[in-house]
Amino acid sequence: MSHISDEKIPNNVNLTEDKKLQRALEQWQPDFLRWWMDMGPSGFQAHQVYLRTAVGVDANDWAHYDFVKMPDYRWGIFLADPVTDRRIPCGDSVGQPAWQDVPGEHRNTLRRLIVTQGDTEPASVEQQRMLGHSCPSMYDLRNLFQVNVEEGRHLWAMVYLLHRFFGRDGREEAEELLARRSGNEDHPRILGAFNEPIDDWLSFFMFTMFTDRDGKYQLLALAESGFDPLSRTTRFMLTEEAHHMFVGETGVGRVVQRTAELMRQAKDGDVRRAGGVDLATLQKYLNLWYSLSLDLFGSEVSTNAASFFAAGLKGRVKEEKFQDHVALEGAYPMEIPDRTGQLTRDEVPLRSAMNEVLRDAYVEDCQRGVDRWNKFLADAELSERFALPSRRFHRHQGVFAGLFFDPQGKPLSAEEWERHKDDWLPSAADRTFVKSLQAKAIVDPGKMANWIAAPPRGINGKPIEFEYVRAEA
Ligand code: BYC
Ligand code: FE
Ligand code: FE
Repeated sequence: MSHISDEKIPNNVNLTEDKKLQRALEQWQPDFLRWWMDMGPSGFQAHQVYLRTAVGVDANDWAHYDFVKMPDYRWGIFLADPVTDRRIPCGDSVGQPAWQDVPGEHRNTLRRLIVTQGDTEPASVEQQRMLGHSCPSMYDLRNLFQVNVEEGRHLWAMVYLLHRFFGRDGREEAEELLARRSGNEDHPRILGAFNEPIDDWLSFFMFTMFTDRDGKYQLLALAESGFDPLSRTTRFMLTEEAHHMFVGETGVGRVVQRTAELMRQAKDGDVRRAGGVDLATLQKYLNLWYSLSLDLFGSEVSTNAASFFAAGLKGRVKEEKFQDHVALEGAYPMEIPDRTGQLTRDEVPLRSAMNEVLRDAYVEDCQRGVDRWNKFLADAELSERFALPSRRFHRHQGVFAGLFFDPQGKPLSAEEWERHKDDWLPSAADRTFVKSLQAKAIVDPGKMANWIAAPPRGINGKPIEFEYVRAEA
């Protein structure tokens, strides 16, 4: 196992050898904890929770499972092991030694990328803070808290970079990361999806399926950064991220399974009356969180994306799989809308299309998850299927923002959109219904709410009926 310290801030970055940095982070730590107590999971801060804690970066031995009160969670700073003689993987400086320090000319851009990434982590904790009061099982409650503490650790990962490499500006940004608030009109989080409410468990599962998966792709792109500390940090964050997407994909999958079961049982086929979530409502929640997450990739045509790539600050997923790492030649064919939504084919210079290249990989990954949900429907001999809506549907960033399209991608007038939007996105009534299923938290070990199937197995070899969250001190 790589070196883990018993210090106040567990780390594998030799914090004791940089007293100034250590002091700065130890000063930020109580502010983080205050934020966690104010904005972290409501109602369970004194409970013992069966959590995994990152204790190192060895592939087989990086996590430790035990009961811990969330405020005592040991949020640490862990960078993946360095790659010997690592080179800048893409852009104008491809092949040069990777930067171990921030190049002056990229300082502001890098800071902005790190702050944008960092901001999403506490935002998601804020969005999810009330969910413990309506959990469908103790197993799910534990998974929620696991995701929450790890998003907290991801914030630490970005704050480490800010403190270590960006001096006073970095420390100020670190304070701001604790000051913005998800959904607050005056001081919101930076990106759209992170200001949306997540106040029911279906939203939580869709968010961890689709929005955490955006996280995966953004982190994969940053793992290709020529700024080596950012690459190493994000590579280790990806290890934790896999579980968040597992929670989302299997969470929705279990709802689908239960719905299929209720459809077969209910004589009149009325799933809602049988206390389940009907397939149409599931599709609407999918449409919402998928489209909000597509926005997180930025515009289809982006000079920002081109300059991130040119500078070697952000690459493509597994850059080594591409032949040409400079991307000055070649074009990406795209359908670009005019002001009425009519599409014309255009050739976008490859560098300017990097957001779209990343989005392509993401869409494919989402489709694989949806296919697995559809397999549950097929297994239950149901003919309905889920589908990802068109990338043009319900967009607020990029070339389709401000225009209206149906889930198949057909242009609509504003009036048509208004008339149909409740058919495609959760309506106020749908949300009220979903919440009504979750009015009461289910906390008897092993028991599941009526609207969701039990998972096939528990956490870390423990049984499903294990008491994952305990009230005693
Ligand atoms: N909301 O060229 P454009 C995660 C702004 S999730 C609001 O289209 P660009 C997680 C943009 O800033 C991963 N504003 O896009 C998941 C720009 O502003 P300026 C998060 C937006 O610059 C679950 C303008 O619009 N990580 O980790 O390529 C739980 C036009 O810019 C949005 C990252 O995002 C939006 N959705 O930006 C916990 C990685 N989209 O310059 C965690 C870091 C764009 O005109 N960020 N804008 O003032 C980036 O790589 C990029 O900044 C973006 C795309 C992906 C945001
Ligand atoms: Fe994260
Ligand atoms: Fe995550």
